[in-house]
Amino acid sequence: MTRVAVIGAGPSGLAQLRAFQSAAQKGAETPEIVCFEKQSDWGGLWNYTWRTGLDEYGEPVHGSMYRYLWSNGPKECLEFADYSFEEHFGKPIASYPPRAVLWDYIKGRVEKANVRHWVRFSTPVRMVRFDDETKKFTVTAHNRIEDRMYDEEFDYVVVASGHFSTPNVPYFEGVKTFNGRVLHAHDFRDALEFKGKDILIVGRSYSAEDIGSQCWKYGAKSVTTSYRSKPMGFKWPENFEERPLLVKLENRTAHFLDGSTKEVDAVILCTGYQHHFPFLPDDLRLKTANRLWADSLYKGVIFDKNPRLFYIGMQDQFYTFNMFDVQAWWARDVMMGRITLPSEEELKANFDMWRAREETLEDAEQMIWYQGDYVKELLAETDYPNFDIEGTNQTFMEWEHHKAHNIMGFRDHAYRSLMTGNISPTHHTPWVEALDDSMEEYLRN
Ligand code: FAD
Ligand code: NA7
Repeated sequence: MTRVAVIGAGPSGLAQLRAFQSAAQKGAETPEIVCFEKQSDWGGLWNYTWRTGLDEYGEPVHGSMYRYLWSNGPKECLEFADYSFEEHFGKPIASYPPRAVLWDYIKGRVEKANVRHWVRFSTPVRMVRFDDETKKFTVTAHNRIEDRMYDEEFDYVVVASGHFSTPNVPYFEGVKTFNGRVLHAHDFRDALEFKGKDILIVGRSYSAEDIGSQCWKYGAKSVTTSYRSKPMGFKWPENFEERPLLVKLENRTAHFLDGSTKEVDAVILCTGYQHHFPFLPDDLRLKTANRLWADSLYKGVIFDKNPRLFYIGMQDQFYTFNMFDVQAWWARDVMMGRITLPSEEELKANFDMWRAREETLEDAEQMIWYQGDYVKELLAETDYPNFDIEGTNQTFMEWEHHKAHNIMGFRDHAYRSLMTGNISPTHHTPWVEALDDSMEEYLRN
């Protein structure tokens, strides 16, 4: 029997499990699936951990999410086409759910699909090797509960281990002399730690924006963000400002490129993440920056040096859950022989076309249409339930406008579900006042 290994049970890996289960449900003969998950539960980053550094087994902690995290985009843009929010919660809910609500939703679909027995929890993959003669992969996994390592053979491997977990930590002059806490966003857990403090954030992307906003919301005395390329440019509140790049730290003083200085209590490096696959040898390892068209992946999914190796969710993301789904459905259909891969030349031409267009993208709007078009291309080739990509793009546009209008208030808006057509209710409490991020509080009518 054909065997497929899926590495990771986050949204991408779970999309792969659901893809195979849905084919089986419709009567198809599907391969045997084994999903290896390093954590003790599924949901990937959405499965919050209080731990930082190493976990109970000495493994690097995967989690980069923090307390009080609310979705940073409308949930209408990530909704599964085969499992709506309304189906899960039994009623329409507001548009920017906190982490616990999204985790519950992710879990609901795979619980319904009854695929938990495919997952081996607390089992990091240590190594994957490919044999050119047998055309089989050998996966070395480590069962941490029994502390036992073993090898198994597979016909296909799907890497769904995420890429927002291994921090990119640049060096800044004088950081050794800084008298406060220096941490990367990966280790940020609770904004209350910074209540009453002057904090410095390095970076200008999602983590900088959201961790900065959160620290402000939970009572930081001031928030200073520092950008390398250009400012975020939102209309920030009074005690929130953007400065050019940090050049050095001296005791508690931060020096910026424009010659200005600021006394700060803590430095949070929101400087992004590395695509890091310590379990893959040179011939199987994806090397790419965080970009919309990742290097080495034909159709954004198949590894160019080995067509039996798939990567899900490796691109930079506007689209998330439903894009991972479309990728997983597409990968499934290649593995099941439902999609015949075009020739290498055609795949390369397709890659070059997407790469060339990626290089022309100038702003978020263009990037959203680009990723939407990519999702559309894969969607047309599978039986994933069709959904309204133009409508999803339009919802992203509204989101962008709401952020530009009021960065601390954009989460108070509500949008129409592209899956059910129903308008979501407005949340009962404005985001800046909503300090309790529990599911019970969010779902309260
Ligand atoms: P992950 O969620 O990272 O899951 C990967 C899984 O692989 C993990 O469970 C991990 O334990 C496992 N794994 C890793 N290595 C191994 C190994 N060697 N062996 C076995 N298992 C392994 N997206 C949104 O849509 N909305 C948001 O609001 C949003 N907020 C975010 C906030 C933060 C702070 C971050 C970091 C990301 C956010 N994202 C958000 C994007 C996020 O990347 C996706 O939502 C999603 O979690 C990606 O799913 P994934 O399965 O690809 O990766
Ligand atoms: P991103 O989106 O990859 O952004 C990384 C940021 O880090 C970006 O603003 C970079 O600046 C900045 N960066 C990287 N290296 C440096 C150095 N050396 N100096 C200064 N600034 C630097 O990562 P995020 O963590 O923000 O977001 C990841 C995911 O988490 C995302 O999907 C969200 O949904 C949540 P640049 O823009 O290139 O000037």
